[in-house]
Amino acid sequence: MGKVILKRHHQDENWPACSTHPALSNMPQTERITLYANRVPAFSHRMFLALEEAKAEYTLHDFDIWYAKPDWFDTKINPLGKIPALSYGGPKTAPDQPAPESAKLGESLALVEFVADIFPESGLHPADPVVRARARMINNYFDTNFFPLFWDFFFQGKPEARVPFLEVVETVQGLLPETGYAVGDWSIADVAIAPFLARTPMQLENDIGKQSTEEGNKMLLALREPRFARMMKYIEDVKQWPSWKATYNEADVIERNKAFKLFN
Ligand SMILES: N[C@@H](CCC(=O)N[C@@H](CS)C(=O)NCC(=O)O)C(=O)O
Repeated sequence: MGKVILKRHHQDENWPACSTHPALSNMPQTERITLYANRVPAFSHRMFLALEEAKAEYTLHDFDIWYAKPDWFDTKINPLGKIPALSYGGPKTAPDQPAPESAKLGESLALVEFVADIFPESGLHPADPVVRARARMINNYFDTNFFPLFWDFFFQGKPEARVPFLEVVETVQGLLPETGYAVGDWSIADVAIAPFLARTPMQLENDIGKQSTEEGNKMLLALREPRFARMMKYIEDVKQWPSWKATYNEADVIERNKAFKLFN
């Protein structure tokens, strides 16, 4: 991460070919989509997954929000100052000169729902309202409870976060069905939670984050206990899902995370 790069998302040779394949898809492309995101963090990964699942055509503006945030980003794209963000509609422009008439949207859970809404054929929204509500319940719980502990443990290196972090992983595990994805079939819930859950053992195995090696090892050993067998199986299953394979290059994420200043 470091410099601002502007490219079509499928032109990144470090990553599996993503699907900008309207010709291969029956799904209509709606308005022009520009995604502001980065390949490494989990919040951005939600958008790569959702757009891949929708077989959407989009332009990616990939940059490091912490150390190379363009000065126009907050004013022109996302007043909340965070990625992922998305502009939708309007004529074709360079990503740093978004059309005034395009909608500017942020907050990954809202964006995932937006993609599910504009690409209903993606199947990201469960058809059954009860299942859909359950997916949203999982997502709300996850961002409110899981993410703060993920942050405290990996980004703040707080040793006292380990036990509550494990407890929240266990609670999320308890929300999963016995087999399959978060609500059975792949949905907005997997798009939201899998990027964080899969990064958890990956970061521990590779000593990525501000946690001490000792705390990291304790956390990893705990996750390998039978208590977390269902969660680990979920993560294994996620890695087999096509849109995951198309949007995640673990070797590259490890390498870029190791160089990531926030973790060093
Ligand atoms: N709640 C936001 C969180 C997004 C977020 O924290 N993004 C990080 C990158 S992973 C960011 O932009 N951080 C920059 C900052 O906080 O200044 C979402 O769901 O989109």
